[in-house]
Amino acid sequence: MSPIIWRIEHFDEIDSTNTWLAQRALEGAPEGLVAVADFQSAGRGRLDRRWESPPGASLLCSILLRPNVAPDQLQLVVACVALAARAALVRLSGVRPALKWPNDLIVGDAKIAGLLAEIVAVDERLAVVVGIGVNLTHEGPANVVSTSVRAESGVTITPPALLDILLDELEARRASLDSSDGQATLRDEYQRALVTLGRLVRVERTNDVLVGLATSVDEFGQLIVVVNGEEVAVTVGDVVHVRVPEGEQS
Ligand code: BT5
Repeated sequence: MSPIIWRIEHFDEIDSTNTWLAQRALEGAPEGLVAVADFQSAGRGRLDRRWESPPGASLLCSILLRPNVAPDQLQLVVACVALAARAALVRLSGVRPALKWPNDLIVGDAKIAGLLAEIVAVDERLAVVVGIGVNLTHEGPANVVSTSVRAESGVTITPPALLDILLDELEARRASLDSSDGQATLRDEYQRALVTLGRLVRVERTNDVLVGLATSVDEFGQLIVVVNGEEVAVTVGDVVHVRVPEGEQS
């Protein structure tokens, strides 16, 4: 794969970088277009939730990728960007967040970053907009268990500095999405970074609630949860870590 040419569009203020970039993707923008904003007036989480951050306190960006994956492998694309963000944070601050399936970076129990991946088009290749918000100097809403890079490390990273290294780390992983060998390597890195594995989890799905032991991630990036001895592949749903089994480190 030839190197990705990143093209960064910066906004002082926007409703949502994901919304803007999805529109550009529909118009045929190439892979590598990135939207970054100092402030979002309508930052989005999943399921119509909000992502909140005061101006300049977070990295708020969205990245357009056109990987050679099937729509049901979207979670692998999320993993690719989440791992890049994690590696970038390690390089710049020493903070090593764990990944929580499906879309959080956490330190202890506190959320430090969240991702929102949206499939915009399914043509020859998927057009996927992956948005990420990383709390740099603001610790997130008061009613949420959340933290920031500065609170965890004392290091103040600026949004452009993190974006630069995040894109560098993403470039190192991006080609993995296009081949089954690469996807397997990515899945290994994902499983090592996922604090969810080995945990008893409660999965709130649209129509039911599952409680079981999260054991692995399958080739689609789905979470495998053992419920009453049966393996269940979880595709959607919010995962709550219930407790750490005896003898396990958190
Ligand atoms: C997410 O959703 O975690 C996805 C967040 C994606 C945000 C980025 S910013 C750039 C791009 N453009 C967008 O419009 N969005 C993306 P979810 O798992 O649904 O979590 C949302 C929940 O996280 C909220 O309901 C709050 O409880 C919590 N939350 C909101 N703001 C937060 C913050 N700054 N830090 C930590 N938690 C927060």
